[in-house]
Amino acid sequence: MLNSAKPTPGVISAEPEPIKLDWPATALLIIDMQRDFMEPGGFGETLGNDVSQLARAVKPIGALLKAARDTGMLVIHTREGHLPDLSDAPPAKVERGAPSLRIGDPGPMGRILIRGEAGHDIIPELYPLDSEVVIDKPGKGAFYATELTDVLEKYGIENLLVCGVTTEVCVNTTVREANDRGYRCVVISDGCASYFPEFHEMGLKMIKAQGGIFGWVADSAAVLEAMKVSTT
Ligand code: TIU
Repeated sequence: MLNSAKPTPGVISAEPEPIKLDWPATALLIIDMQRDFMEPGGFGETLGNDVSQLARAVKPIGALLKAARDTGMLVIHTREGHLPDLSDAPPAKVERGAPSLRIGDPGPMGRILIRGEAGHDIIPELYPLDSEVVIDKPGKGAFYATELTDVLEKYGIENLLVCGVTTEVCVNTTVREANDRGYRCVVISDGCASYFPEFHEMGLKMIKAQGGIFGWVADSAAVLEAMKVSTT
């Protein structure tokens, strides 16, 4: 109905405009919900950040993860990190800035941002099931130097519900990569977080500006509402 605040069944109330997704062609993409970013003693904190800023995204992502599992939606988790010999870590990334510990240095959760270490693992609240896809990525974007394109093609995915951390870094980079590859991205506003609240706000604005130049933005409640109607 025109001018109605009530969402149309099955349509996500999103900005800059509502969007209806073909659910079997849609995946939930959870970016880098790792201890290294979320907990004290990890990579995020070594960079000087207040990691408590990211906790707010956990519950909304948990609700979406449950809905995806209940409805059989493809779930993809990503983890940023490097091989123990750092052969996939560019010196420009390792050497930059003045962190308290650099990538590869020993920290309280093992070596910082190294695959297989405790800090590199996904937080227990959102831990992947064996049946779910886990993509290990060396960069900010989930497409760069990973098998993500092959996975999406294999499952016939055209749309991505994107959440995770941090909004303006790995989430934005991945959404931009996905947009250039033709995927529709709906970014979950309360399912993303940044160490800098103002970057979170601007990161979401950049996605939905100019008629949705990179994608759509919706909150988890709007997506859950649309999923409930469309998948039952
Ligand atoms: N530092 C920061 O905000 N983010 C990252 O380094 N990686 C991700 O966003 N995952």
